[in-house]
Amino acid sequence: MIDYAKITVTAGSGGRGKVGWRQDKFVRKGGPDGGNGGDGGSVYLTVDKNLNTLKNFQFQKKFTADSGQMGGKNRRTGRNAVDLEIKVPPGTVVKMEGSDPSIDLIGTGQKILVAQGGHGGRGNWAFRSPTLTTPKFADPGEAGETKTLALELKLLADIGLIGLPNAGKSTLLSVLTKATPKIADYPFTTLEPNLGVFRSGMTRCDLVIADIPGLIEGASRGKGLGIEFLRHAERCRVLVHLLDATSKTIKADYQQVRNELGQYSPKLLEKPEIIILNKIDLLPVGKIPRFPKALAISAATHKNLDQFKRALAKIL
Ligand SMILES: Nc1nc2c(ncn2[C@@H]2O[C@H](COP(=O)(O)OP(=O)(O)OP(=O)(O)O)[C@@H](O)[C@H]2O)c(=O)[nH]1
Ligand SMILES: [Mg+2]
Repeated sequence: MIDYAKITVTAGSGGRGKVGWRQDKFVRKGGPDGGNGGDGGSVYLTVDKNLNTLKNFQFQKKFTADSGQMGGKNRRTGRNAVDLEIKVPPGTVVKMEGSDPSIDLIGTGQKILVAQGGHGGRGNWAFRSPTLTTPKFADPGEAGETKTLALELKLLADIGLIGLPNAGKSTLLSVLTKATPKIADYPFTTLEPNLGVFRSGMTRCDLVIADIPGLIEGASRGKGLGIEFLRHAERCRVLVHLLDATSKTIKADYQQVRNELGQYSPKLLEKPEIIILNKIDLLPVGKIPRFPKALAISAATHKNLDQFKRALAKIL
């Protein structure tokens, strides 16, 4: 995963002002008429939720906006250049050279100015005055700003809770952290990831846990909320895969989610994983199904929760 990039952005210069003279067959010595140059394009960073790495910046590291157009005859102002928008994934932290605080780009559509375009130069018409009726000069355009930016993509969370809808992901988040996600007995309750901080007594560190929207078959092709889910999963260090212990098809449930992970990105399958069989309070003790490597818990009654916390501490 490409999560760091250093880029240079240069805004466009303002267009030159024009030195021009009015030409009219009926007017001799028509006087100055050179127009102002247009403004150079500025450079912005915008958040695009369809991105999830900084890999676009692996090869292209220089970005330059267009310059403004030169001023025209007849006092015509040159065209302003179009601004350049550089897309970055949500969770990108931007540090601009020479300015202290870094800026978090989180919300979709969020947009910040990183290099201001230069103003267009004044044409000779703008310089005329009672004492200077025929200025033979004009301003060059102002140069656009150049900035070096360090971009860093923050992890969404240390731990991502994944699984089919209704497996109990939000419930588990609510018992491990102070987060209060919406919990309900129908699928797709969670529409956006919820984050919570888990104070691990064992490792004495704070771990961010993300409860990620449920996943269905076809998610890797964009079904349901799937693509969102997968994108977020990619930005977690460890995945906790929740299975509903009362399901009649646990193996298939597990495989279905793994298939979607793999189809989206094989790297997702290599992430450290903890498998959880949840809702065991609904089953008689002898009827708890076996699943390789899985830890059986109940988010509702907190059964085996300590064991789970230990597993988390260990894996991290
Ligand atoms: N009995 C029992 N019910 C549980 C347990 N964990 C969750 N539930 C219930 O299962 C239902 C779904 O729980 P959620 O936490 O909303 O499930 P989710 O995985 O976040 O679901 P989506 O957001 O739709 O993907 C709710 O009615 C919960 O109360 C558990 O350990 N035992
Ligand atoms: Mg949920």
